[in-house]
Amino acid sequence: MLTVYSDKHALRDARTELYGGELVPPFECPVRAEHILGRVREVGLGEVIAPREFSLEPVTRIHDPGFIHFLEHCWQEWVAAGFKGEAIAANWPARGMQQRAPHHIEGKIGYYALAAETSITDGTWQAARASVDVALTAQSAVADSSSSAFALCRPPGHHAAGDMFGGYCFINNAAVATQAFLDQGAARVALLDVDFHHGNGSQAIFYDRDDVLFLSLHGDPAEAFPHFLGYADETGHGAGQGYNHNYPMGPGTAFDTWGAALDDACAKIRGYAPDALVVSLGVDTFENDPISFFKLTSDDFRRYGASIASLGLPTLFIMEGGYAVEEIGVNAVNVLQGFEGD
Ligand code: SP5
Ligand code: ZN
Repeated sequence: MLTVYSDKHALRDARTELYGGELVPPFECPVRAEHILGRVREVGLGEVIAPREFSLEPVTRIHDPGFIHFLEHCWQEWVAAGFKGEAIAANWPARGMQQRAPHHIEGKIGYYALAAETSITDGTWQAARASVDVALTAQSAVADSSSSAFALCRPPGHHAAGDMFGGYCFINNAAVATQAFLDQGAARVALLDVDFHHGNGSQAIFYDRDDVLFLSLHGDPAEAFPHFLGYADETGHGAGQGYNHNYPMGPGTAFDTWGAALDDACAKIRGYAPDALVVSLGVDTFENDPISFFKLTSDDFRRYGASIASLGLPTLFIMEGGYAVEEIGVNAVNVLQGFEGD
């Protein structure tokens, strides 16, 4: 399988994450991508190529132009405002308040943030842009060959909505790639999100549409981030009614339950008969993940890769989360090897 990778991911190297009231070194760190790339090479998964540079046009098919402008200029505005630390939101347009982007960066970052754990720093925009170029390059390889590819994206994307960043995500790589399939002539695309966390950004982006079937297996939002979306009764809206499927699962969920949910999701994908499948591939479902509560083993990743392959679809894997950094390479590549049947 082809892998697309950019070393520009390393430009996303924040020093702080707000976690339990402390500023800690971020769970989402550069070594994650290096370990995955190392494992891709170690097992000889296939060719590794650098991304092409795309314009922002495919990105603005999904994201609000004001939001993109904010991401691009946030760090300079933060420094110009005299702040000394990394850019962190501390105020939100909460219930009963104006949903209007203010001028000052201290308000603007809150308007465009869905969580405070994710700081913006010098280099974040450049890395996020390279990450979406990785996704689009792999998407075009899948579209050209009707086979499969692995977009080794970092930073991840599935929490990013049309006009919100957070959950370590800035540009929604999977949503941009999904839209690219449609813009190139696909009639229907399925977006399957197997990251431990609900893909709130992807769900929100496609919630009122029937040309994207969104399915997410994740920690119950009553117990886990992103806390405010991802319940089973969120089934789509308007034309999108019936095209959104959530599988929230509780603490301690192991492969018997998780794999059954995946089988159900795969049956729905078969019924939808899409032209392509995009997989938001997070391996934070792993039993030793430091911030998650599922109990998948490294062997389970290989098993479910084979289930995804049985759909027989052109498949684009987009890297999302996974924070057990020592095992992240084995776990992510196990999915891809399981998919390839070796
Ligand atoms: C892409 C992705 O996986 N983003 C995840 C963002 C999660 N950020 C919030 C983390 C808070 C975790 N709290 C866990 C408590 C464990 N005892
Ligand atoms: Zn996650």
